[in-house]
This record gives sequence, C-alpha cells and structure tokens, in this order.
Amino acid sequence: MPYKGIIEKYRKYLPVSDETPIISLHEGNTPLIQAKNISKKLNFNGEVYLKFEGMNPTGSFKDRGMTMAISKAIESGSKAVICASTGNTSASAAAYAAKAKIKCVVLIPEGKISFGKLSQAVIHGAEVLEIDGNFDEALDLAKDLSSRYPITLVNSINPFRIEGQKTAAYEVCESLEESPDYQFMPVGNAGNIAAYWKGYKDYNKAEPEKYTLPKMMGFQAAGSAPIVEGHPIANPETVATAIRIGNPASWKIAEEARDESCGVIDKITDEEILEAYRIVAATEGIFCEPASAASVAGFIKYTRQNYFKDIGPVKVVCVLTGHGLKDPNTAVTNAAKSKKVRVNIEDIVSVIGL
Ligand code: AN7
Repeated sequence: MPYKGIIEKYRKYLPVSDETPIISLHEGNTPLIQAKNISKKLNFNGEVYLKFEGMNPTGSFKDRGMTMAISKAIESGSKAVICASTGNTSASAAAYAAKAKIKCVVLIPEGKISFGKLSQAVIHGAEVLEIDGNFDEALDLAKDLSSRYPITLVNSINPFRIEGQKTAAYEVCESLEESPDYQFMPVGNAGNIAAYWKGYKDYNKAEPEKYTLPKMMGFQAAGSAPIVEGHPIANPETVATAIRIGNPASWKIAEEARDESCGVIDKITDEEILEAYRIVAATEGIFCEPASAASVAGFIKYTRQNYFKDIGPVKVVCVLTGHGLKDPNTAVTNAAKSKKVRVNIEDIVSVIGL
C-alpha cells in the first residue's frame, strides 16, 4: 500500500475511527541515519543514529501531532484552531489547517521566531499575531481563548498531539529492529519527550523481549532550563529559539519519562548547541535547526564526560527535530563567510588554493 502518513500506518495505535476524516500531508516515515563520522570523531564505542524529523512536510516533528490534532478537530466539528508557538507548531498548524480549509490563529513572541517558520505561517494563510511577550505568555493566552471561544487549541496540551508524535518512536524501533539503549532529544514545552516515551512503552508492551525501554535523555538550553533548575524561568533566552520556553506545559510528564526510564534531563550551553549544530552539518551532511542540535550536544557532552565508559557498546538515537533551512540566519552567522571574487579564473584558483 502506498504510504499515506502516520494515521493510516499506525491506525491501530491511535484514537481514530472510520468516521475520523484524515487530514494528512504524508508526514512521518523519516530517515534514521547512522552518524558514523560523529561516532568516530568522539571515539564512541557504539552506534549513533540521527532521526531526521526535519524531513517531515513542514520541516519538523510537529506534523506527526498536527495530523492527529487537526483530523480530530474536524471530526468534532471545529471551524478554527489556535496555538502559541516558538515557530514550528505555528508552521505545522497553518499548513494542516489550510489543507482542512479551517481558520488558524497563531500567537508568536514578537521578533523571536526564525524567519523560515514565520514565512510558513503567513504563506499558508494563518492569522499571525505577534505578541509583545514570550512563548509562555502566548500559551496562557491561547489556552484562555480556547476555553472561552469556539476555537480548538492545538498545542501539545491537546492529547491528540502526543498521540501522533509517539509514532516517531515506533519508526525508530522498526528501523533498528529493536529499541535503542538511549534516546537524546531537545526539551522545550516537553510534549515530545512525553510522546516518545509513550511510543516506546506501547511497543514494549506489545513485544517486551524485542522492544526494551530506552533511557530518555532530554536537554534544555542553559538559559531556558526550568526543569533542570527546578523552577519556571521568567525570561528564558537561547540561540535555539524553538526551545526558548520558561514554563513547559508537560513538565510533570517529562519528569515521569525521565524517572521511569532512568534517564536524565540536563542542560547544554548555547556554545555547545552551536558546536553540535556545525558538527552535524559539516560531518554528517545533515542540516538541522539549532534547537535540534541540543540532542547531539547532549550526546557529545555525555560522551566527553565518559558517561558510556563502563557500559559496553550501546545504540544511541539523537532526534533532529527540525530542518536547518527554518533558520538560515543562524547558519550564516555561525559558519565561515562566503568570499567575493572577480569574474576571473586565476583569482578563483588562488582563493581556493588549487
Ligand atoms: C525544532 O513550535 O514549542 O519539548 O511552539 O520546534 O515538545 O516542546 C517547538 C518546540 C524541539 C521542543 N525542537 O519540543 C513550538 C515549540 C524543535 C522545536 C522542540 C521544539 P517540545
């Protein structure tokens, strides 16, 4: 059967019925790519894989949750959806709402979402409202509006979002033909770590011998690390604007995932995020957005700290949650500059050193 997105593929694990109208852009089925160059660079005794969620239709993992949230919104008769967003949720909501022919309202923190994401929300025809506040304030407004007016909230507090996003864990298990031992991932509003943990638990329940439970290793940016610090951060800051979140909605569930899996939620600095961002692009040929590189930054940090030293060869998955093209400005300001040359072959030869 031709691939038609995560709802058709994983129907039996999802809260849908024959009556649910499926709104899909054929999300999911993203590549799991072995990162041999990173492994070698770090002298890592094991296998590292990158789950490249930037290959989803709108360029981030949010599409897995959004196909569910929008399909269920349509099933319940909703004519409009709303979300707060650091960028990717709004891009995804705008696209799926366009496909479903319903209204989409997005609340974003003014000046703090990357240009690619903003361009997606506007071109898909969403009502884009920039608020003079941060994501956490935008989310409070979106929750309030959806509780008082006929408009469906499609942030990850909407349980259908988590249901859709858990399918990424199924794909990892199927690609490896077993579970990984560790999964590294960024943590922002903390919905995705909750979703993956749910997905791994589903497969573990179905086939406990084959699919064991990985340790969930979540990473927040140091300037936006409420779970690590143990209290909400009033003014979160980080270069990784996607995870610039000071009071995650799924805080408690993320801690449960960490504790049940014997994993960690830790922080990495912006410098570590940008280093990992460049390494992934320059050594593996994969362009992810800065927030996504938090997973690899966490893996690099733990490898350098000899975390895996006495454990033996393990399989590690790092989730790359969004595509690098979402945020070209960060790439251009953090890589070698392009050079200007005259229309002259000798000049070019001398510059490139042939
Ligand atoms: C690339 O779009 O919160 O911990 O509003 O865009 O599930 O929030 C995005 C989050 C990681 C964190 N990587 O996931 C939004 C938003 C990327 C992201 C996260 C986000 P969660």
